[in-house]
Parts: sequence; structure tokens; C-alpha cells
Amino acid sequence: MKHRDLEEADPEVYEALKNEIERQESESLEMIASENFVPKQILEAQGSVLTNKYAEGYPGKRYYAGCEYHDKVENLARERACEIFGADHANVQPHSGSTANLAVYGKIVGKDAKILGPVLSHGGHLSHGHSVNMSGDFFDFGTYPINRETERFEKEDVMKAAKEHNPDLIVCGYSAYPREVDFEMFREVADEVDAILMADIAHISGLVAADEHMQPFPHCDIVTTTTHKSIRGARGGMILCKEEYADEVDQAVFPYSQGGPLMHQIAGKAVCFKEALRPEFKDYARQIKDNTKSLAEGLRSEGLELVSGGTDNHLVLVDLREEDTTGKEAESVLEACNIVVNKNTVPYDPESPRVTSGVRIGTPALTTRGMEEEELREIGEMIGRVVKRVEDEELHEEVRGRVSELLDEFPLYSDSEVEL
Ligand code: DSN
Repeated sequence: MKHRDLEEADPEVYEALKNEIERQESESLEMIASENFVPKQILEAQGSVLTNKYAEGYPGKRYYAGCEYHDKVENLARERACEIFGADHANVQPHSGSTANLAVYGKIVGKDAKILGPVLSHGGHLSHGHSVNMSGDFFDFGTYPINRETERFEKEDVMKAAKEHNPDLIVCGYSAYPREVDFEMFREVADEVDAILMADIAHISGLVAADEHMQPFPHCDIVTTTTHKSIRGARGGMILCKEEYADEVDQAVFPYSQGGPLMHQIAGKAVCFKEALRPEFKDYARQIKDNTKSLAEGLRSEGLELVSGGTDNHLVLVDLREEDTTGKEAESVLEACNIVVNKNTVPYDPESPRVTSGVRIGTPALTTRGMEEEELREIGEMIGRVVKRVEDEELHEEVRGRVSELLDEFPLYSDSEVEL
């Protein structure tokens, strides 16, 4: 086997990677609510020799020999995850948040089970029972809506849906919900219909880790998450649970729904959890929330409406129903201004999911760059102006200029001594 530098071995892939570093560093303001930038130590763990080994099973109970260091790494990840989230047990092997959810549905309640999840267009995720997703195809999902008046999930609506559907498991936790998830309220509903309560905290796990959001435990029985959004770690998934579900959760992941774990990713998760346990991470999570509030103020100062009137977490959902544009157009015009957001349905959206009447905007990635309230308020104002004047090329040019200045002022990787 001959080792070569990537540049020499595969110049095409090398060039694409270099271009992507450049894009992330200095071409646009990253405001997709589910994205973030990991530090070099996580990239290093993910790019490690742990990719070379099969490690089916769990620490101390592997199917192949030679797993001493894999056990060490996986145990570190599991212990740190339990410490962060106050869980009795952690399974760090799911390849993604969707596979974590499917593993729980498939093994914990089984294929004939009734499950209750949020309406997708009211903030849910495809893996919460949408008909185009395996979750909606294989399981009998019912849905609960967001309240039309408050634009929040209210107990009376969830209870009504739960009594009608009589689920074995209820899913709470969302991809586009700007408010705190009231796990305690969901517990009350779950108890009323004798259902298991599962929270999907993929979006908010960084806030939960820092105690900047209500804790899902002890209210929830099982908690799934990704590890690469607000918690800022290696891309992947995880399942946390109370002791009584520990064995079943482990079986749900391996051998029920996955084979060999991606041990290099698990190393990245372990490093992420170490970072999340540092006091600085609490400051980061607090800053995410402060930044999102400032972003909301900036948007509102330009006359834009926000779903539920504001935000408690890392994202806002702009309601464009009163504007002269759609989510699709706003996303595209903002991208042309080098501000990256995504179109998103708003509750009771008259437009299709391909067009939508909203945009979802998040702050974890810009907070990682070091931006604070002043910058986020200014960015909110810029977004507001662009959305109100989608055809004003002169304004777009001006915004591109200011975006470029902000990117220079808040470097991502380029001011570090490490080479990527
Ligand atoms: N794609 C993610 C999001 O943007 O919310 C969810 O998996």
C-alpha cells in the first residue's frame, strides 16, 4: 500500500474539499438551523484509523477480536453522554437521527404499533411518521397539530389527538419549532393514554446539554438526537434512555437495524461530548439563545412576522404569508446575497412544501464563528430588507458587501494554526 498526500493521490477530491473549506470560511453566512462547524479536534477523530475496524456488538461484548481501543472510545462516548443528559443509558451507534428514530419504533414498540407524532408541516421531521418516509409507511402514525391561535403545541390539542389515536408511543421534539418543548406536559398526556414518551432533541441537544432548555429526563422514557447540530459534534445519531429500556435500545440498534458501528464517528461523538462538558460550552449555548433573540428583533424591526411571535431557542420561523414573496423565492434571493437559510412551511401553510410561506433561520453556526447580539440584529435587519425588496439588485449588492466584511471579521478556521 502506498501512502500519498490527498492532493497528489486524488486532485479532484482534494480540490472539492479545498473549495468547500473556502465556501464555509468566506463565501456565505451559514444560517441553516441544523448546521454547525466542528473544531479541528473533532475532524481529527473522525478522520482516524478507527475507520479500519469492525466492532459489531458493544464494549466488552464484541463479535470480533481486537476492539480494546474501540471499547475505550465507545465507553467514553457513552459515559459522557449519560453525564450530559442525565440518562441511565446511551447508545452512541446510530448512524443518524432518522435511523435512531426508526430503531426505536421498530424494536421498542414494533411494527404493528400506534405512534403519535407532530404534523410534519407544523415543525416535525420526516421520520416522525410522514407518508413518504419509512416511518409513515411501516407504522400506524397519528398526528397532533400546532395550535392555530398560539402557534405552539398545547396540551389540549395533543391530549385530544392522543385520546383519538390511542398510541403506544408519543414523539415530541421538532425540526422547525421556535419554542421550548414542554416535556412535562407531554408526560402528562403520555400517562393519560399509557404511552411511552420519546423526545427527538436533534435540534436542541446543545441547548439541553448546557441546561439552556428544559431537560427531557425524567419526563421522557427515550430520547433520540443527532450529534452534529447545536451540540456541534461529529455527524451521527444517538439514543438515550432510562434503565428499563437499555437492553431493548441496544438490541434495536444492533443487531436489529444496523451492522458494524462507524467507530471513527463515535470517536468524534466522544470528543464532542467532552467539549459539551466544558464550561465554555454553556456560554456558547447561552449565546445561541441571545443571538436568536437579537436576530428576531432585527427581523421584526423590518416588519416581518415570526411564527408564535418570537423564539426561545436557536431558530426563528419567519411567516411570509403577508409578504409579497414565498419561502422558495426568499431562500433563493437570500442565497444570492450570500445568506444561506431554508424555505420552510409555516403552520397551516397555504403553499406546497416545495414553495412554502416561510423561512427557517438558525444561529448555532454564526455563534460558533463568534458573532454576538449586535451582528445578529444587523443580519436580521438585512434579511428583513432583502425579503421586503426581493427585486432590489442594488440592495442585494450592498448586503453582499456587508456579508463579506462580517465573514472576514469572524474567521472560522483560517485564524487557527491548524491546517485542515
Ligand atoms: N435536515 C435536518 C434539518 O434541517 O432540520 C433534520 O434532519
